[in-house]
Amino acid sequence: MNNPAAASALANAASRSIVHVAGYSSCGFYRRAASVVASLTLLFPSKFQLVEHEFPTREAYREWLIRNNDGGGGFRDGVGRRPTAPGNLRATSHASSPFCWLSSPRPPSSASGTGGSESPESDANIDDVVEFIGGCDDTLEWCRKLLAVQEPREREGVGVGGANMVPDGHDPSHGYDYDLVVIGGGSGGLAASKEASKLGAKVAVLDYVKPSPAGSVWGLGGTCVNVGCIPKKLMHNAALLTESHVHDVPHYGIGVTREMEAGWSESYGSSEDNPVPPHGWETLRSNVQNHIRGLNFKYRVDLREKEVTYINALGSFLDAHTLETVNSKGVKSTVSFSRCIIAVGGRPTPIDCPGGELAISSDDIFSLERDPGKVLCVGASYISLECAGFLRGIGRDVTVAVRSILLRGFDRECADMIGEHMRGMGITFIEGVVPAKLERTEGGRVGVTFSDGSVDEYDTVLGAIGRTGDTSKLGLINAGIVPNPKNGKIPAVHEQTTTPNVYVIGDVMEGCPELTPVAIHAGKMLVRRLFGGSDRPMDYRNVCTTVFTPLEYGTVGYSEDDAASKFGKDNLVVYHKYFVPLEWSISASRSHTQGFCKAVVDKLTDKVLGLHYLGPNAGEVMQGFGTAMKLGCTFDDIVETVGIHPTTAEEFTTLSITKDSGENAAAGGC
Ligand code: FAD
Ligand code: NA7
Repeated sequence: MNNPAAASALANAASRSIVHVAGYSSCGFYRRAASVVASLTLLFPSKFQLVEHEFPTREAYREWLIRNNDGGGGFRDGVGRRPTAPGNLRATSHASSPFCWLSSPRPPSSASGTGGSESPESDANIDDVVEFIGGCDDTLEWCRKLLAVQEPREREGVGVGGANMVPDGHDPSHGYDYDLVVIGGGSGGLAASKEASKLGAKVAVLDYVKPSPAGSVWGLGGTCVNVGCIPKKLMHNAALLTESHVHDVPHYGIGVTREMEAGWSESYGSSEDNPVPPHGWETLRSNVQNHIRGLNFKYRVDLREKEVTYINALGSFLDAHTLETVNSKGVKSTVSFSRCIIAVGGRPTPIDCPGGELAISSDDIFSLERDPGKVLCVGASYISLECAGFLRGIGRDVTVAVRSILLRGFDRECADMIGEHMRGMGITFIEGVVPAKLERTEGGRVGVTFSDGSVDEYDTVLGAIGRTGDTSKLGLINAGIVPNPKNGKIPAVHEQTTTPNVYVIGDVMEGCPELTPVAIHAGKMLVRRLFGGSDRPMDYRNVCTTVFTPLEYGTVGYSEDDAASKFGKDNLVVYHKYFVPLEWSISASRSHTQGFCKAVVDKLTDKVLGLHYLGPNAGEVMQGFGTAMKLGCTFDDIVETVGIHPTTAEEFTTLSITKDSGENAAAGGC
């Protein structure tokens, strides 16, 4: 879809459940049901939409509902035949006014507001019906349930209230194959399926890996374990070990003989004296891949032990309760379910320029069977910079093509310090360019022409320009679900899609932070609501995370800029501090590098809005602060916490210098 306004309207429409109320003009019950649903749409305009079907007379209404023009069954019989919800059969005996049902979303032109249909029949499409609600009393009861006050489980002002979900028609005595089918055996899908089985549900999980355009495939476990967090962190560790070897090891006396000590000079241990050691890509690659294969096996065993049926096949919707599955041999089958969770994740967005197919992606780099050599990383966010960082760390020649800024969405000051550090390591940044053309050179390399006309050759071009929801072949429309056409992601409220019995978690959910623990947590919370009687929603706020660039960056909450736009710069106090981690402090050649921490605080309430840390072990440092932020900590809580000495995490507990003061923010001794 090329029209952004239409795309956005469609995405908005897609995120709302459409409630249809049909009846005749003089019927008081019809009026009452319509007005209650109208109030619901006023209260929750982003969740519900009302479409009224008002017939002029009782006769005209019954003609439509009970008999159609050619004498066959009316609309109610069509609804009764819809397998989308077990309760639909009730519709066939419903003869009074109103007749109410839920439908899947349609383009804005055909379902744009309350009423407004050209004829009462025009918006009543049998193929869109998801669930029969009933008559006036049933509809009022349905609304009442939605509005029922949920007991708050979280501390006031800290957590979120109960999750109001649309009834999805699940009936334990349904006749489907499974209570729950999960599509996607990645971080979110595996967690959700195992949790559901633990809660007594009959569960199957489908997982199938479509080869990347460069031909890479992998086993069970999804992105994180195969082509994401796990291989990335191991390769990042290879870079850290190399860095330590170059910068720190000689200063700790490791490998220094008596003879060398006799000739010791101030400059000994600089990178000239101790260059990056040779690095064997194949050793690293094969050890990482072996580790991953071990994990793939463990996941399969785990599913068996937890009594989750594993189906190694690609799934696509035939309707809202049935999937078609196709295995690697092309054998087709079907599986039916009362509820479904979509957890298909995303795939790297391909580089869209002539020759773009010559680039590989994060789906390929960790299993690349040749040395990556001289690498161009396209994109300047999380994945591109992490890959650029570890490749440079293990001694490869690396260039990053930056379209605009580094690490969009993260704290600007920290992003700039990361860039500076990476430049200091010898990574070349080409600013303000995108590749305009890629072509194979005679020598077998990839020739790149950039948008500014400059050219260069690389052994490997790695595209990391974002990820697209893996929904193009999922047949979502057959289940009444419309993904966002821009990124393939599925809109949802409390992980419930517009088709009430179909849920979505993880990277493929619109607006979900693309992080493994988020997918896992959301999956478990959802399943506890579906099968465990919980009403606790997933809290997507204040998720802490770490960017594993060579200078690691841990963060939770608002960036300084985002906090300023939201709360006003004058309402913030920003505390900051530069420090040299103790472990780096005796390494002369690390003198160009320092750690940094910053707290963005609400001036009025003293509440911490954001914490940012640059330095070693950023993930380990930030995890506990994530809990503090979840509990709504104040700056006073942090500085009143007794630190652990000597650590870098304790630097937060000793913050005292505000940015506004202009004082030197470099740390002193202990
Ligand atoms: P996925 O893990 O992507 O799983 C989806 C699964 O569904 C896949 O196995 C897929 O093959 C399968 N599938 C798709 N369609 C179908 C279908 N139709 N039928 C059957 N199966 C299907 N996150 C962090 O928290 N920390 C990190 O350090 C980190 N580093 C990352 C580094 C890289 C290079 C990348 C790419 C990602 C990284 N992430 C990181 C993000 C993390 O990997 C994802 O957020 C997480 O894997 C999402 O989990 P998911 O369950 O939503 O989807
Ligand atoms: P992001 O965070 O979506 O970043 C994409 C990067 O690629 C960003 O720097 C973009 O620049 C750049 N980009 C986007 N489109 C293009 C084109 N067409 N050409 C060149 N550069 C482009 O994606 P990531 O892959 O880094 O990470 C995705 C998530 O996976 C991440 O959140 C992790 O949690 C795991 P821009 O700033 O838009 O100019």
